[in-house]
Amino acid sequence: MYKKLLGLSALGLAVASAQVQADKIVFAIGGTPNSLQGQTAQEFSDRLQERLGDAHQVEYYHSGQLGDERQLIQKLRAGTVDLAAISSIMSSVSPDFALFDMPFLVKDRDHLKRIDREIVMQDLARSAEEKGLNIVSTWENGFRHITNNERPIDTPADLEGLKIRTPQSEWRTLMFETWGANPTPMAFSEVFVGLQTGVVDGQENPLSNINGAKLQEVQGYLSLSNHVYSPIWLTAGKGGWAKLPEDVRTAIAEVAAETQDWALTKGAELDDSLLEAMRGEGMEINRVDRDAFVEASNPVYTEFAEQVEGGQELVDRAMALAEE
Ligand code: EAX
Repeated sequence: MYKKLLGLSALGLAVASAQVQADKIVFAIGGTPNSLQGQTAQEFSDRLQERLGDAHQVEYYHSGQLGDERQLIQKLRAGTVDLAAISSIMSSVSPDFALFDMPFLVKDRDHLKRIDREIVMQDLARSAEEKGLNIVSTWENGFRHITNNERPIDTPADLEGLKIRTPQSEWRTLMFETWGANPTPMAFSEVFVGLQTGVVDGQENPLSNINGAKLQEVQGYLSLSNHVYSPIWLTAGKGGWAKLPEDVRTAIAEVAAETQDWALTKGAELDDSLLEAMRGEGMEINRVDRDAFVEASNPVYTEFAEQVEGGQELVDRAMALAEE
């Protein structure tokens, strides 16, 4: 919560300056410190702290210490958290964010950057604002892959009957249902135990989230699918954002934009290095039959076009940005 801990007027300048206390900026994420999300958040916190100096204190919490992403959204709106990194669950705030739940839509990080500039920061940011949230910047969770304990996933038919944990996003659930799996939404912080105890057979996440939560310790198979690119959005509550001093808002926005470059570069590096690491840790790794998955994904696109106002247009615009 951003507030002056000591009011200047009440106590008088002499006392205040003797016990200057920093204004707090509370920043929280659901991911682990070791994931790309966690490393990015740490990088951002450090840079922001340096930029703001002693007058402000950036208080950073990871691993859902202040709540899972659903709770963080509530806290942003309530003004008890200033900034949070919100991922797949954003489509439950506003359905047009489910653009990122259209399978195989984002080709690579350059494509992503164009989608971010032309669509996220224009259209999606506007709809988030209508729902009381400010998108400050788009960072990276990464390209997602499927892990499980039963078998390598080659085609959607291999998902038949598998309980796959998904984020609490109805669109990701729909995607896995469409492919024949039994999707089970739960918070990320519960996934390790869910896999370990067999409540679920598998899950889907970028390599850095898999590694960050050590899911490879409880999963035998890694099937590289790149089924979606999941961004994370550095998000503020609309009310809270408006209350921040102008210079603080500018600092946050500028540092967040620098951090985006850092995150995308780091994400690409991790895609390579973590794959080797997972192989070294004994995971059986395969590449899915991309064409089979693409073909099985049409109903998800149809549903998006039917359910989301302007959905088809968003998909068309995003696809048109694939090559430039
Ligand atoms: O912190 O819930 C998920 O799987 C998301 O990737 C989340 O951002 C992990």
